[in-house]
Amino acid sequence: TQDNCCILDERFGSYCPTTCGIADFLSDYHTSVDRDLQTIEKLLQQIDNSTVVTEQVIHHIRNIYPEEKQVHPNLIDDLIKKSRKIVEEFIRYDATIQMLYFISRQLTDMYILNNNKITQLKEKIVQLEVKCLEPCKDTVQILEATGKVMLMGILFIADCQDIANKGVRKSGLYFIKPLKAKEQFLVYCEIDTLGNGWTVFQRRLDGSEDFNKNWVQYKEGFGHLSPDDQTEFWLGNEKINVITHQSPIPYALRIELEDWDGQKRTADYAMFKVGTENDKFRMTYGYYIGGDAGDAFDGVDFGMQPGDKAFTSHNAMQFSTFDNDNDRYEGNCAEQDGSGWWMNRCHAGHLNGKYYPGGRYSEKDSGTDNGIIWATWHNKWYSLKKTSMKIIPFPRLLIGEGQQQSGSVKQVGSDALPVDDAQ
Ligand SMILES: [Ca+2]
Repeated sequence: TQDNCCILDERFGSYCPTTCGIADFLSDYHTSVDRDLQTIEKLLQQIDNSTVVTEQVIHHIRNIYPEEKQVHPNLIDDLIKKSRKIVEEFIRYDATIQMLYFISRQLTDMYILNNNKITQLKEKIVQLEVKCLEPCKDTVQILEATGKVMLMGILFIADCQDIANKGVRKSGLYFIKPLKAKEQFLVYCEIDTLGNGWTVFQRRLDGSEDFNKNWVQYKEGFGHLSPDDQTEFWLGNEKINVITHQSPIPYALRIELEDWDGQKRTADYAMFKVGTENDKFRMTYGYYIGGDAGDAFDGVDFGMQPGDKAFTSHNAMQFSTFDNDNDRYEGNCAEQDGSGWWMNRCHAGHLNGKYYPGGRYSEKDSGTDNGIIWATWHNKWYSLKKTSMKIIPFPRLLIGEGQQQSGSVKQVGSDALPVDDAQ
């Protein structure tokens, strides 16, 4: 019965399938299935053809667009990061632009200011050009000594004493023409009412002139001469040489010193001479006449080493500058102490030294005793405020002092005088 039979498919018949039934079914089925299969095979063939074409197209597309150009899955994240960066950059640029704007405004202001200044300077230039067209006038008064001496047809004025001897009683700038001088030159003459005419060759008073100069500068002289003697200068070794070497008349040197408390002291030397350049402007003197500043040129025993005094004496020393070392030291005193001077090894008197306002200085600050020193008065760590070095014919000094009756310094024994050389 139908209930006891498993009818798998209606097409097997309404009864339990027999072998014949199944064979019939398969025979019917086979025909239609074959047709279907053929149809399917055709379709598959078509699909296969299409697949080849498609693969070729894909291959072609892949060639055109290599894989790295393909979209990454995390591309969006990257883009977000990038856009954030761009925004940050933008903010930064904005700030920079604002800053640049601020700077440009400042520069504009400056430009306007400078433009005004340039306009003012141009006006000044026009004024100065007008002034320059005016003929030049000497504002410094150079005094004339009357009654010039002619020696064998040549103008001859030995020194400031020569000028004073002509009756001049006014200090100031004068031309002199010592015998061996190639041409006349200007000097500051300090002339007192008694007719003493000092020729000043060194002046320190405010540190306005740098005395750390080379050989040629010390030879030619440097600094400025002024009618009221209110400027610092070194007259020049060559000029000091021709003044002190022109006649058998010896000169006296007076050193005048002032400290930072306003105290003044002097030291005088007899028969002062400065040699020629061939002898490196050697300084010699006969003897120390006297003075309340003491004889620093004779050297000072500093207690540093035996022979201090001899090593720091100055008589008969040649002149040294940083570029022309003629001292008696294995080093270079002039270079070490920043001056030109008659260095030994090195000094006890050092009036061309470095200017120290206030006077006090130390080895720690300077490294060396390079101040303006006169060690028989203040010690070598005290730099003097004012100095001057001036010369006068020695016999005149005696006359002058005698007339002044000044007991301030000199105590010259009459037996010490070189009377044979007197005028
Ligand atoms: Ca040396």
